Amino acid sequence: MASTNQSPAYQKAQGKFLSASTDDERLEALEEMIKECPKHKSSENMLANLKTRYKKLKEKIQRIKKSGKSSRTGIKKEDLQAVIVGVTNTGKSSLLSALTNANPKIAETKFTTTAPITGMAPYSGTYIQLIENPAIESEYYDKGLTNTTDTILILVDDLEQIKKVEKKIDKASGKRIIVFNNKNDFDESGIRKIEATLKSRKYDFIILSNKESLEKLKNKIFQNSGKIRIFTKEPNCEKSPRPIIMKPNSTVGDVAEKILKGFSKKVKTSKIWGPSSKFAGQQVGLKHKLKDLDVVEFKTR
Ligand SMILES: Nc1nc2c(ncn2[C@@H]2O[C@H](COP(=O)(O)OP(=O)(O)O)[C@@H](O)[C@H]2O)c(=O)[nH]1
Ligand SMILES: [Mg+2]
Repeated sequence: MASTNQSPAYQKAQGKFLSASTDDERLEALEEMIKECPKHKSSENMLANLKTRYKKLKEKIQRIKKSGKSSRTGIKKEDLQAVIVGVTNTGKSSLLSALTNANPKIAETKFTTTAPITGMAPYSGTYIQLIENPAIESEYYDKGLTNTTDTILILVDDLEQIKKVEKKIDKASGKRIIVFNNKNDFDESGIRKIEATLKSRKYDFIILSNKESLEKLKNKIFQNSGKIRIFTKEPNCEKSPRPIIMKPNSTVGDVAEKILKGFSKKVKTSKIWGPSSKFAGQQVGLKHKLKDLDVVEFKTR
């Protein structure tokens, strides 16, 4: 490979390949290397070699995605997460952009439509990580992502689609919310029928019609997660504006550890305000179980 003098563009692509941390990034870099590789006789072998590597890597990525064992996209799971799943054209991208800052740069790259897109939806002083999974019938659908999330938003614009999606997510254990996007503009009586059907089938559902329903959806995602919001405060100060998201039944000690590993050992006294306290500023031990919207104050001396 070293014998051919390479262009700066090729070297840049190669650098990207070497520093890539995921297979998807490596694949993208390889494609650029192929594009930038000189097309003359002396580099024929090199080009063929690159194409073989590209093909093998692509096969590997698809194999892993199909197996559904893990998400290979390297998305770091945030405390509150929901994955949007549905057949093509139901409005997954539209929902993502209505609720989040979803990064348009992602949309410009070549693999956009073939990889999950992440956005952060502001919710009660914190964020819900919302992820659009590529259409469930496409080869780019990431099973692992759906299998490992807490909340699955089954986005449909037709009730028939629910069964189709359910069949493909049988290994997923997250809570399911049917999100009906009224894309086909059913009138009020049509919507009432859909509502009645979803109710009779005992689905947890929401019908998207206006801004208010988007807020309701975020509330539902939070409620379904079962998690609790805990505010912290310094002595003689206001509580933190941004809550820490904790698992249900978390203790005061768990919160200290979430702030900083080992911190609970440094805590001398802790006080609480809110739903789990008997009175404002009650002093409690590290084993005290917290409730949603509690405020905790730690003193280390
Ligand atoms: N009329 C209408 N069109 C919508 C709505 N949501 C999405 N669309 C359109 O449906 C098409 C597919 O939407 P998109 O969000 O890309 O769907 P995705 O394939 O599930 O990501 C686009 O042309 C959107 O403009 C809606 O609520 N009403
Ligand atoms: Mg889309």
